[in-house]
Amino acid sequence: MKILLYNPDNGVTRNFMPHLWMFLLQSLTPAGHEVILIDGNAQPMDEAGIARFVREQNIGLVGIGAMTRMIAKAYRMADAIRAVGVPVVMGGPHVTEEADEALGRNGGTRHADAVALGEADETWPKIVEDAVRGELKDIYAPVDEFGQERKPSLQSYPAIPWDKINLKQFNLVPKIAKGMLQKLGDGWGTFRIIPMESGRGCPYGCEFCTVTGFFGDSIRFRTNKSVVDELLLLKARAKSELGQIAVFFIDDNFAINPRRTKSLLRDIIAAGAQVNWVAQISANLLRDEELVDLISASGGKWVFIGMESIDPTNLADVKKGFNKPGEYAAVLERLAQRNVFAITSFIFGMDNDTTGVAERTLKEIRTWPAGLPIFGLLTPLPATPLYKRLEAAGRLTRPKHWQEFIPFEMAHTPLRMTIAEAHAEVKYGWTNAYSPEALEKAVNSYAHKPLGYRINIFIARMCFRGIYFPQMGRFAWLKTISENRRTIYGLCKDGFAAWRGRPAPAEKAASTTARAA
Ligand code: B12
Ligand code: SF4
Repeated sequence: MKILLYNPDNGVTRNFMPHLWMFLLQSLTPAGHEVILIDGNAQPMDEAGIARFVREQNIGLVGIGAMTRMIAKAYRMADAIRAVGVPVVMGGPHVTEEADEALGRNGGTRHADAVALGEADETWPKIVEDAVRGELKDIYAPVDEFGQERKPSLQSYPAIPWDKINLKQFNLVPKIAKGMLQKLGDGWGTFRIIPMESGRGCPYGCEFCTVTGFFGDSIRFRTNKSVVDELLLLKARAKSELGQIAVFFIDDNFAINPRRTKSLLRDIIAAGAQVNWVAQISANLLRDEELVDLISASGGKWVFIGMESIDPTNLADVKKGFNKPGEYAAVLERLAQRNVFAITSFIFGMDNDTTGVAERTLKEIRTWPAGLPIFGLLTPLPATPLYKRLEAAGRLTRPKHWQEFIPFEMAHTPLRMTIAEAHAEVKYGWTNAYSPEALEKAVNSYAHKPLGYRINIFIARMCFRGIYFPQMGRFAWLKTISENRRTIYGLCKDGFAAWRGRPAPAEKAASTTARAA
C-alpha cells in the first residue's frame, strides 16, 4: 500500500524545520509499504491539490498530524481526501484532546476515519495493518493488555535512515545559490535543520502546556548510542552533499536530568559527533557551569528558554515559579561567554500583566546579551489546566478558537487589561525588538566576537522577525533587506576586510582593548 503522511502548513510562515513524527512513523511502518512525506510548509498544497495527489499516486491511506493551530487546515485537507474515497487517520496533540471533534461525534462533520491517541509509536503498525484489511477502528489508544495507558519506552528507538530519506523539500538554501554555496568553506549547498529527540516527558506541569498531560511526567530517554549514531549519520550525509546540517533537540527540557544530559554530551564529543544544535532548556537548569561547558563543547549554539514573564506573580499563577527572573541575566551571560545564545520566549496577557508590560520586558532584555526574543499571548490549549481554569471562570471568549485560527489573537479576557491592549503589547514587543535599529544594536554588541557570530545573529534575527511580520515572498524579503541595509553593509565591510587578511575594524578595536587591558 502507498501511504501519505501529511503535515499542514501553519498558515503564517514557512517552518524552518520538518516535523519529527513523519520520519518516526515512516521508520515504524511495517515492511512492504511505500511511505511518502509531504510537509505543507515546504510543499504548499490546497484541498484540490491534495485530492488530486492521492488519486494520481494511488494512495491507500493518509496520515495527518497537526497541532491545535493547524487543525482547521488539517480538517479541510482530510475532508478533501475522504471525499475521493481515501481513508484518513489523524494523530498528534490536538486530536488526542479533541478526538470526538475529529470523529464528528460532537455533532459536527466527521474529518477522520480513525484517530491515534497520544504517542503512536506502538499503535501505528496496527493502524497500517487494519487499513490494509479495510478494518480501521475509530480510536487507537496506546494501552497494554489490561487497558492501562502505556507510554512507549525509547530504549529501542528506531534507526531513522537519514542517509536514504529524500530531504529535498527541507533544504533551506535557495536553488539559485546552491552551486555557488557548495564551494564555500566545507560546503553550504544544502542547509537543513533536523528534529531529533533524546527523551520525552516533562514533570513540571506548567498550567498552559500540553506536554505533561500528553507525554506524562515520567521521563524516558533514548540510549546515548542511538542518539550519537543518528548524529553521525546526519553529519556524514551533510558532508557527502557538500552541505551543512543543524539539529534541533526537540525534548521539552533537554537537561531535565542533568547527569544524563552531561553523559550524552560527553559521548557526543568522544565520538566526534558534534553538529551545531539547538535545544529547549529551562533557565533553572542552566545554573550548572559544567553543563553549559559541555553544551558549548558538543556543538550547542542556541538554547530556547521559556522565560514567559519577568513578573514572579505571573510565573506563580501559571505554575512556573521555578523560573526566577532575578537570575535570567546571569544565565544568559553564562551562555554568551561560551558563544551559546538564547531564544527567550515571553507570554503577554497573563493575569498580572498590565499595559506597559512589553516595554518593561524590553527594558530587561536590553540589559542581557543580545539573543532572539519572541513574544506570544497566553493561549488556552485544549485540555490544559489553563483551559479548564478559564472555562470554569467563564473567561473564554472563543472557546473553540482553533476552528477559526487567527494568529496572535487572544481567546480569553486577561484580568488587568483588555484583549486589545494585550494585542498591542505583543505588537510593541515585536516592533521594538526587531526594528532595523534594534537589529543593528544586537549585531554591534558582538563587535568583540568573530564575524561569524555577528552574521549568525543577524540572519537569525531576520528570520525570527518573520514569526510576527509576514515575510513570505521575494518582495517582502527585499523590503526587509533594504530596511536593514546599514547593518548588512557593515557586515560586508568587515567580511571583505577579513577576506583581505586584515582584522575587521570591530575585531581590531577589540584586540586593541584587550592589549590595553
Ligand atoms: C518542535 C516543536 C515545535 C517546532 C515546530 C514543529 C516542528 N517542525 O517540529 C517549533 C519550535 C517551530 C514550534 C512552534 C510552536 N509550537 Co511547538 N512544539 C514542538 C515540540 C517541542 C516537539 C514536537 C515533536 O516533534 N515531538 C516529538 C514527536 C515524536 O511527538 P509528536 O509530534 O507528538 O508525535 C507523536 C504523536 O503525537 C503521534 N502523532 C503525531 N502526529 C501524528 C500523525 C498520525 C497520522 C499519527 C498516527 C500519529 C501522530 O505519534 C508521534 C509518535 O508518538 C512539541 C512538544 C512535544 N514534546 O511534542 C511542541 C508543541 C507541539 N508545540 C506547541 C505549540 C503551542 C507551539 C506554538 C503554537 C507555540 C507558539 N505559541 O507560538 C508554535 C507554533 C508552530 C507554528 N507556527 O507552526 C504545543 C502544541 C499543543 C497543541 N495542542 O497544539 C506543543 C505540544 C508544546 C506545548 N507547550 O504544549 N514547536
Ligand atoms: S517546563 Fe516546558 S515542557 Fe515542561 S511543563 Fe513547563 S512549559 Fe511544558
